[in-house]
Amino acid sequence: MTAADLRDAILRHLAYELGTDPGHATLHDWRIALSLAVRDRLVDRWFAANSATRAAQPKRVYYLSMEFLIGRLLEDAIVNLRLEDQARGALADLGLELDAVVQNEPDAALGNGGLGRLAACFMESLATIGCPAFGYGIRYENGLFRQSFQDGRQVEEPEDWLSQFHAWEFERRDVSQEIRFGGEVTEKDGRAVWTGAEAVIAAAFDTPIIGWKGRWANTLRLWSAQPLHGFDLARFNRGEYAAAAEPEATARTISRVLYPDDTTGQGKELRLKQEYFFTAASLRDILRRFEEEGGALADLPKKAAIQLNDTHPAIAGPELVRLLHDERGMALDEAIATARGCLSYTNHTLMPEALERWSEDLMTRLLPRHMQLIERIDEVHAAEMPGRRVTLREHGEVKMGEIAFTMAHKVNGVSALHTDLMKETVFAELHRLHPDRIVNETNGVTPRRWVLSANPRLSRLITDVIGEGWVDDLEQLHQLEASLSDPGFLDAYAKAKRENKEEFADWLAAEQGVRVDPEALFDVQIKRIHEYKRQHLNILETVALWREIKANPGAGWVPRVKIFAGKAAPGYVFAKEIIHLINDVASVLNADPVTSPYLKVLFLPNYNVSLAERLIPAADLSEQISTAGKEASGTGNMKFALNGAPTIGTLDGANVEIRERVGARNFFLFGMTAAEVEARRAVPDHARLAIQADPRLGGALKAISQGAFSPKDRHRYRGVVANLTGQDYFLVCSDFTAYWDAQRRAEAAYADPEVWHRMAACNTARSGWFSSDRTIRGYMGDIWGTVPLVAE
Ligand code: F55
Repeated sequence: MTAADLRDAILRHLAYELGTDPGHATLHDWRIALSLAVRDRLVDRWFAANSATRAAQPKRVYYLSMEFLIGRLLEDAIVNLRLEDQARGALADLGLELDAVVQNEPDAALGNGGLGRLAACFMESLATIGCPAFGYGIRYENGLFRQSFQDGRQVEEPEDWLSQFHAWEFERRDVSQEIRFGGEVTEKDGRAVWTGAEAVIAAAFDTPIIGWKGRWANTLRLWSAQPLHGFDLARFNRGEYAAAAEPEATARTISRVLYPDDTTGQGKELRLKQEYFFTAASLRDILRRFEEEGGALADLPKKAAIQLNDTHPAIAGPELVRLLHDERGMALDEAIATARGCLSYTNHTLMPEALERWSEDLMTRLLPRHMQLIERIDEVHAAEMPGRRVTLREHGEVKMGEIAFTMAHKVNGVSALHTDLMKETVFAELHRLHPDRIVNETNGVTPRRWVLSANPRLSRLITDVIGEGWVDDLEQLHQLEASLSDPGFLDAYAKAKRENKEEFADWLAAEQGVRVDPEALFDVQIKRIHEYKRQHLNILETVALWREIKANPGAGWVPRVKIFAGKAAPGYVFAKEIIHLINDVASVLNADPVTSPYLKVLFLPNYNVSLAERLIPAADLSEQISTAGKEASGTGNMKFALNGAPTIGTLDGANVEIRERVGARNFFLFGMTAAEVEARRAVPDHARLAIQADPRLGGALKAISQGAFSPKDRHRYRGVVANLTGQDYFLVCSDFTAYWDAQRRAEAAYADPEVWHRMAACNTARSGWFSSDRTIRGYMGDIWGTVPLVAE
């Protein structure tokens, strides 16, 4: 396809789909026309992959996830179909700029954070590798809320990504499932029969996901909840207008909105309904496909690998048993074994409050047959495992982690450290009973989005030096190693980073009206706001540094811009106070004429995938400072390392593996290890001791508590300070001094450009292992037993 072909296709779509002409088209119209033109190419590749799959009838992967944080899709499609030059050319002919058109697309924020973004990277890698797969999830009408600040406080507004025409999905009116809730269980001919009282329709919407070079494409199938019987005309005719629309509204509620909580959605009936809704619809779809291909039911595990992304779809265990046993008459033991042969489960957190539990009462009310089956599964498992102490229920609650573990043939953690801790803590007893079940699959990120599209300058340089094979074989970045001592290469590397920083600074000036100096060290912490991630450790160090600079402004400080971004769960009061504090500190520091040339603080609103794509290539230093043992893996850490931002971080999650690969000299390590964290918590008054030992920390806390950043409301941060000087569960105070020292080491390295750029380039050259292609190959070999197919 030439640029002229693409231009003609764009004009055709503009006329015949959008009904407008170039003289009247808005940027939105052009974006849709370009998307449709690109989509035509994509659909051809999608059909080819689908017909290859139909012919080969291979084992397929089914990735069940409550969240797919896919972000924008147009650029992904253009890059993977290698249409970038044509698109630029075609748009230039039409007087438009590709970047502007691409950025007109709303960000599909159907996820909270790492877990949802991982699912999106996995979908792209599955397509790149050519592994036949479906993603299954929910088509939320409203994704994660839009964040803004009012007087420094987080304000949430609904995000409506679907308010504009969405070019990437196809509604499948022929594919839908009826999903029931409640009702009762009766018996007929010795079989349990569940008649749910309330029914909704799960309607399928398919989005093609294209891999690198368009070699393969898979489907992301998202379910939308629709009423079984739409509008109640009889009621309407009686004048009951609101009541007439009610069944419709109730049904649609299920897929209305993503729960904005990234640790726990516990206890909410609607959330349990969402979980069952999409899981049940997906399993029926999987069984329908299997039965159409005509296999014997016992062979289901040879044809379907069903991956549960955390426990959110864990009801898949009991539901699959129900479909096989109740509805198809398979013996219970066999149904359990067959379901287990298909299912596997990924754990993403060890934090007790994040492990899902549902009250037995709620379960019994909504899913009475599943509650019975959970009891039966528990009995069968107990019989298999004499001496077993674990149960699936406790204190009137159902434990979804235990159900997922029991019903899975493999359970995986997401980094080496996390997997080890899983074996020692949450699943210690189950691991003893099933020592081969837990495996590790360290997370990864897709290099197509996170390097090739997000960082074109770096990508061009890499390709100039080693060719373009790295894009789908990221370990080839090791070939850069030979250039690390070549001053010419390091200059070019430094130039790419510098230009990225300038571009970011220009964007910031235009969008936020803030000027930053691209010379300064860009120190970036972007992720959900959570106590364990310790944004407050970062801001405490910022306050301490500000006080030092103020006391001695002529000491040759390295100019630094601290950049924060991230959303707090709307109900997480402490996290919202941290946001408020950072914004308050930013106001005072940025207005300080003495210190602001050296230290600025920015909190960018509404962090999302697109903002990450802009920020990461411009970052110098990557903040990965969680309390050791708390961050299961992290994936932002990998994106920064690949894009040449060394980490300042703890030995937590995948940081450990990043440091092993990039080398200890190229990583600013600080803080306690997971084992030391446990020991430190046992020290009485650990926070107070740490404060006494470091006057910088004491001074910073004092400034905050005396209202230095909230002069009109001096006690605003009383709660935050009390937490830090009191229990300090996440050991902010105890790690402060080590963090301070690591920051000074980072500064000293940054002050020597030769040292710094070599360090940054080392991070790029040695991070190729963190491709999600490698992760997916791990799942294929260790868990799914699937192999790639090739399309015509
Ligand atoms: C969302 C909803 C609920 Cl109810 C619970 C958790 C979440 C969620 O978003 N979790 C999440 O993002 N976990 C993260 O998963 C990443 C991918 O494995 C890890 O890298 C990260 O460490 C972990 O916190």
